[in-house]
Amino acid sequence: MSYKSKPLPLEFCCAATERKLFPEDRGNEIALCGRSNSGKSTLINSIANQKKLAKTSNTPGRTQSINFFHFKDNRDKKIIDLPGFGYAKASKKDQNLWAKLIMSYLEKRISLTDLILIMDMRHPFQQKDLEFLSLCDSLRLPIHLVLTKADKLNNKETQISLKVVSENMASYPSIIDSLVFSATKKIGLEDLLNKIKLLLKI
Ligand SMILES: Nc1nc2c(ncn2[C@@H]2O[C@H](COP(=O)(O)OP(=O)(O)O)[C@@H](O)[C@H]2O)c(=O)[nH]1
Ligand SMILES: [Mg+2]
Repeated sequence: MSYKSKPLPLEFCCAATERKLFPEDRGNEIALCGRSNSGKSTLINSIANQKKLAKTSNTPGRTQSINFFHFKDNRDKKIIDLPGFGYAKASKKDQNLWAKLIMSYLEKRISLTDLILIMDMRHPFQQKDLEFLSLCDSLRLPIHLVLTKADKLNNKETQISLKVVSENMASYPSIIDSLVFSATKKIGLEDLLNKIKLLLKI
């Protein structure tokens, strides 16, 4: 009989559109980042085994706030859903506001120890990902790559994507590991749960 990790008992804590709305900076937290529509909210729902904890959408760019989720039994452990970057239709003004809010969170948040960077496995390391990675350069936060929507690729496409990923990873030493994931088929879910528990010291 194989041991299965339990889903994470997450609940919504708050949505912040400005610094003063962030919850108290204590405990451990990790933040999910990635382009709009990469699958961040879906991934949060998967790890919590809930359908509507984080809103998912077919319309990219919906999540504009920084959304905090904490563990029901330990509110000092948190997972953060950052607004997706690179939504082409967002105005320049909104994109600048996004960048300011996120950078102030990433630079100043003491409880934040690691970033989980989500990429649609069909389109890894797009221009917007590279721009975000260069913004992260000065942060010195370890980045864990999650390649999602793996269910949408056949074997050949998977090999091509993994090659692009490993070539790019060589240029970004802050990306310390990578994991293939699918919310639909639960590929990589077990490994992801274990990784998150390790990072949050649970
Ligand atoms: N097939 C498949 N679709 C996914 C997966 N993860 C997310 N999606 C879909 O991708 C779209 C965007 O997902 P969402 O979680 O809202 O992305 P976010 O903008 O990064 O939060 C939605 O239509 C999801 O149903 C996955 O693992 N497999
Ligand atoms: Mg989202």
